[in-house]
Parts: sequence; C-alpha cells; structure tokens
Amino acid sequence: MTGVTGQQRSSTDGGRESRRPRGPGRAGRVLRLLLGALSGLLAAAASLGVAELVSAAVRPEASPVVAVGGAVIDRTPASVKDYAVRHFGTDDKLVLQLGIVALLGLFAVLLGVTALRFRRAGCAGVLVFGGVGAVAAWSRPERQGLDVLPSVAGALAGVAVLWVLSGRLAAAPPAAVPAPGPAFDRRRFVVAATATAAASAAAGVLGRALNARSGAAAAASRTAVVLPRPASAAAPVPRGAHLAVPGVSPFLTPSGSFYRVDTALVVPKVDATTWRLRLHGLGVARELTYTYQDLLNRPLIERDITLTCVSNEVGGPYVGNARWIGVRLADLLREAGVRAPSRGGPADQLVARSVDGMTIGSPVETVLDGRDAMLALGMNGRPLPFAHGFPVRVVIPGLYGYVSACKWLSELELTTFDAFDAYWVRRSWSRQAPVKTESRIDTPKPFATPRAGRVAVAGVAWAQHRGIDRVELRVDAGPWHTARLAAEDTADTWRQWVWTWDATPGTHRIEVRATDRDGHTQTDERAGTVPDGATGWHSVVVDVT
Ligand SMILES: Nc1nc2c(c(=O)[nH]1)N[C@H]1C(S)=C(S)[C@@H](COP(=O)(O)O)O[C@H]1N2
Ligand SMILES: [Mo]
Repeated sequence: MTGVTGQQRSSTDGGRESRRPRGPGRAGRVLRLLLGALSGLLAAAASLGVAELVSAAVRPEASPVVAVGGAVIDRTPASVKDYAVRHFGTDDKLVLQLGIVALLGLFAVLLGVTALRFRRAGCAGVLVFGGVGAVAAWSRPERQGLDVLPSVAGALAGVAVLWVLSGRLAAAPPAAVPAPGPAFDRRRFVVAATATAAASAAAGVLGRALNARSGAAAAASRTAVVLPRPASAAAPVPRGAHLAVPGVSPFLTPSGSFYRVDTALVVPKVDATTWRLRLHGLGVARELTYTYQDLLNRPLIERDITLTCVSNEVGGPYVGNARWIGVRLADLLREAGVRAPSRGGPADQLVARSVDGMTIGSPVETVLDGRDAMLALGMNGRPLPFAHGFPVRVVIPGLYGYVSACKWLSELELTTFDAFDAYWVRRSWSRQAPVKTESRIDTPKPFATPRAGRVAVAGVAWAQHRGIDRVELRVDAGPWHTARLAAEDTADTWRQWVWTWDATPGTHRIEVRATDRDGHTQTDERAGTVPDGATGWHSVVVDVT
C-alpha cells in the first residue's frame, strides 16, 4: 500500500512542479528523457529529409527507405511474400514501408535517449543506421554507383542534429542558484529543434517534388507515342464472350484495375527515347540492340491474352485479361539466329532482365512453339502504363507472370536452365510454370444472402493456351451441373460462364471446377501457391433467405 501512496504523491508533486524551485526534480528528468527521444526522432527526420533530397540528385530508388524495403523484399522467403500478398494485397508495399519507418522511429527514440548520457554512442548509432541504408542500396541487383550517397548524406545530417540537440540538453547554464525546471537551456533547445524540424520537412518535401519531376522526361516520351495499326490485328471480341451477368469480371480488364504484382517500391519511369533492348547470349549469331522506335517500326501483332500470377490463390484476384500490341518475340529471336532446343539450339532458357534488376526465365522451346509470345508495347489500345512495364514488357500466353511477363524490359539473354536461376527460382519457386486450369466464382459473393429461387452463379475460368472446355458447379457436394460457357475469344483468354441455380433457403456451399481442352479437370486437391501455383476448387458459402 505504501508503494501506491508513494506513487500518487510523486505524481501530485509533478503537477505542482512549477511551484517548487528545486532544480531538476522527477518531472524535469522525465521532460529531459522526452526531449532526448524527440532529439532522436528529429535526427531521424533530418536523415530521411536530407536523404530524400540527395536521392533526387541520384535516383528515387536510392532513397534509404526504398532501398531497405527493396533489400527486404529480395530476402523475403516465398512463404512470407505469399502471406504479405495474401493479407495486404497490393498494399503490401505500403505496409512494408510503414513498418520500416516505424522501426526506424523506435530506434531513433532509443538513440536519442542514449545520447543524453552517451553522446558519442548515440551518434555512432545513427551512423550504423546510415550504414544499413547504404548496404541495402548497394545490395540491390540493379545498383548504380552513387546509390549509397543518400544514405550516407542522411546519416551525416542525422549525426549532426543529434550531436547538437543532445548537447543542448546536457549543458546546464552555470548558475549560482539552481534555476526552476530542468537544468538546461530550454530556449536554445527549442530554437535548434524547431529549426531542425523545419529544415528536415523542407528537404523532404523538396526531395519528393524533385523525385516526382525526374519522371517527367519518361512521361513525355510516353505521351508522344502513337501506336501504329497492327499488321496482324486481333479479331473483334465475339459478342457472346460477354455474359450480361451483374458481378462477373468484365471480359477485358481495364488497365486501371488490372492487378499489379512486382518487387518495385518505386515504379520505374523509363524514358522511351533513350531506352535500349540488348539481345545476346548462347546461340545468338550476332548480338542485337533495339531502340523503342525500332520495335514500333516493325510489323506489330495485337492479341488478347490473360495474365495470371503464380501467387494467385484459388479464387484470388491476381488474374486479368488485356488486349496487347507488340512485336512477335519468335521473329526477333530467329533473326538473331536462335534455334529451339528441339532444332538443335544450344540455349533452352530465355532470360529477360528489367531496368530494376528483375530476371525472368522462360523456356526457349515455348517461346518458339508458334504461340503469340510478344514484346508488348501497348495494353488496351494505349502505350503500356508505367506500372505495367512501359516502354516494353514480355507477354507469353500460358505461363505464369514470374516466368514470362518481365516488365520494364532491358535485356534478353539466351542461356540454359542449368547455368542460370532467375530471381524467383532462387526463392524456391519452380523453374518452369505453365498456368494451371482454374475457375473462380465471381457472383454470388461469399456470405451473400440471395433470395430463394433462380440465382445466377457466374464467374471466369482460364487455362491459357489450352482453352476452357467445360465448367461445372455443384451445391453441398451434390451432383455436378454444367455451366453455360460464354463464347471463346481465343484459347489464350479466360472465359466467362454462368449457371442458374434453383436456390432453396438455408446455408449452401457452391463449388466450381473447370476442364481444359486437353481433357484435364481441375483437381480438388488443395495446394498452396509455392512452388508452381495453387490448386483446389473455389467455393462460396451463401445464406439463401
Ligand atoms: N520487372 C519486373 N517484371 C515483373 C515482375 C517484377 O517484379 N518485376 N513481376 C512479375 C510477376 S510475378 C507477374 S505476375 C507479372 C504481373 O504483371 P502486372 O503487374 O502487369 O499484372 O509481372 C511480372 N513481371
Ligand atoms: Mo506473379
């Protein structure tokens, strides 16, 4: 009991601190600790602000939070990456960066408090953090020479701020009579802290603005693109490919709502006028370099192709269908003298490299087997959006994105699967990964409460390059019913389907399965996405009223 009373008393004392001119009492010490923590946070803010400003002179990807985030992504095991994609979806990158900033803030507080007593140690801690940023920037696959600069400059700014602020908190003005309140010069601390906060914010805002402007040339180069009419146009989408069922995914996915999966914390802004594509490697008779205009000048093909991510869970959202315009990849390879392995070619893997260091390996045999593998320049009638790979990306029907669809392409290298493992393969995903036959119920939504009677159950099914042959549904593990399939656009696109269910009141589970043109029916065996794509039947539970 005395303990409690004691606590109560001291807190009351704290409240009356101003009436007790007895030097730094408990409240004074607490205030000093808080100001120490604040110094640490201000040092961190100065670091980030200065780093952002310097990164504008280097490149946005070199700013420390982005560099550390990128390095974390590079080192994230497949299972964790999968968890992040599943739980945060496209916000996973935001969550990651907020996490890094939160962690930084926590350490900043610790360092600020440490510096109250151990000024050098606190400042050394700030340098260590700068080192982490610099090492992260240096470890990125696409690192450039000056990438460490923002972290180093930021760390030096942070050290300077912590040194000055902790100094102000330490030094009591020499006075014969102890002054009221904490034993340091409040006014000088407040001035320095305010100046630091203002300068950090200004540096950060200016850096952000400059970084945003650095994409201006790229944006202008994109605006200037006029896609020519394709030499080989896609046939119009058959009218019967769209079922007029509310809630079903539109046959063509608008670019703005097309799923996005990549490791880029900053979307690369590539200037098409200076962009180059290098084609080289095993079995290439002569190395070739293309400009964007070179590709635009070639005969272009236009095709509807459904893209799917290997991280898409059964029933998941990472699938979309677009109309792509581009250069036939097989033509380019053949001109360079490349032969398929089945025709004696020495290379069995085509590695696509992006400006951000991504590597994606596809089987040469598949690229040359007659399918519409292409270097896409356009998506849904417009130049590729930056987020989807401007100026040029790869699209290969029938393969998951991580083994086919390299965005922001910069290089094509012919090699072998024995000689080289691409980015995701080094992270426990399969070397080869054809898209699995899948179906998804879009409507009704899980836990919907439709009225008893006729309920339209509808969705999409895909088995790229094989084509969908049949979609079936069953309720409460009853008999299978065949859905009505929308008209097929091509074997490379998904198909909508609908089945009219005579729903009875109660809770029911609806399950779907698809069969492809090879006669393969989707298995009910549940498998996770690692290493080569999820399996199982999508099901939806509804409450019929
Ligand atoms: N440069 C680069 N290209 C990339 C990726 C990436 O992380 N970086 N991700 C791949 C993956 S895993 C998929 S599923 C597709 C997704 O393409 P989208 O974002 O245009 O839908 O891009 C592929 N191309
Ligand atoms: Mo993916």
